[in-house]
Amino acid sequence: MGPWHALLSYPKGGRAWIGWSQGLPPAGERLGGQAFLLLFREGPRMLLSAAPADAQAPTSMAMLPDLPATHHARKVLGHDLMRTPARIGAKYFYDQRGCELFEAITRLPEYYPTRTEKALLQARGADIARSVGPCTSLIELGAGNCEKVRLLLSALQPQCFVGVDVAGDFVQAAVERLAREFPGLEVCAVEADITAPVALPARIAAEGRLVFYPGSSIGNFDPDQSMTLLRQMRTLAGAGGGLLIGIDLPKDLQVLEAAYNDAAGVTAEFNRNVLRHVNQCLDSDFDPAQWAHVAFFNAAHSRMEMHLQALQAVQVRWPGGARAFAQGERIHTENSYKYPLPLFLQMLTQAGFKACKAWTDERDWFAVIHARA
Ligand code: AVJ
Repeated sequence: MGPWHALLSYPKGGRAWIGWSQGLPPAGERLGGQAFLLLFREGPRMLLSAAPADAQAPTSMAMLPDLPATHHARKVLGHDLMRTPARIGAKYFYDQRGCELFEAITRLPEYYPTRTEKALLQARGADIARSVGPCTSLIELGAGNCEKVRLLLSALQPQCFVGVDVAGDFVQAAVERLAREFPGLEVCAVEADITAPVALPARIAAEGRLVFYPGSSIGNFDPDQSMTLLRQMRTLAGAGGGLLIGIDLPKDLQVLEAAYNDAAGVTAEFNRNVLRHVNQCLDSDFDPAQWAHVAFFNAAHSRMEMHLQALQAVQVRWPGGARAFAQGERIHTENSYKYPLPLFLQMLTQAGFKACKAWTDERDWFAVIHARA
């Protein structure tokens, strides 16, 4: 049974969506009203801010079985599972548990990217701020726990921080913590899948925007999708704005492979957890215990790959679909491209950015790049 949503209309024409969490109240109780969970998904969080401030009670309420965005996501998920090989979009890693597991990954001894990038931001913060110039709003894509931006706030002194993430509740909690720690900083959370153009609240000024996309998350996209994304980021930054982006660089195979095959098995758990999230979104019946974590470097594409491999013959069902997996068959769950710095600078130029400045650590493992929009 999929999620249900209510469209609320307010006296002065405002509209808001309310959703019931998937799977919690059984179907018969959904209309009872007592199991109301405020779960604003994708577009709805934006629509809510369009409700008039003085709206207290909705004047009408329409029940909808599903949001168009959710419907579309389910179609894509089902379609991707029917491919050979099957695949799952990397954004599905990040449900609440997935966000927590990813946080644990960033603290693993083998997982060098986060610590290397943080050290770079810390050491080069003043240089970065000089290169960026005046910054009115700092817009972080895939902000997650908003840990990295803390390292930039005092150097950049923005008026406003906007955290954008697919995990809406997770990033909302993070920006609230940030607001408590940095009095005077305006904060805002936007739940959005950044592969579509991101709509910001109207109060975010068009001038002085710095788009921040750290963590080498751009590596999750194929090169052509990355180009589309970079162009969208340039549009989001606007004239006079800029992009500050972190990329993981190619390096020794052992170092790369260890980072995605940690001894404690956290990455394996993170990989398997994607199936729990898919079960939530698609009402499928994956059993994560039937799948093994596989991660390796694909040199031909200069990317780390993660897969889930069936430990036995597996039968998976969901409304409107089913798939049989043979023992040993894989689902491709992630690519993490490692671009040589000159190649990535070329991509930025091709996307229309100018005057790039790059900082790397002493081992040349990671780069932080500032590009003018
Ligand atoms: C958040 C996409 C940068 O690719 O290294 C960590 C995600 N996957 N371990 C990465 C991830 C496995 C991470 N990114």
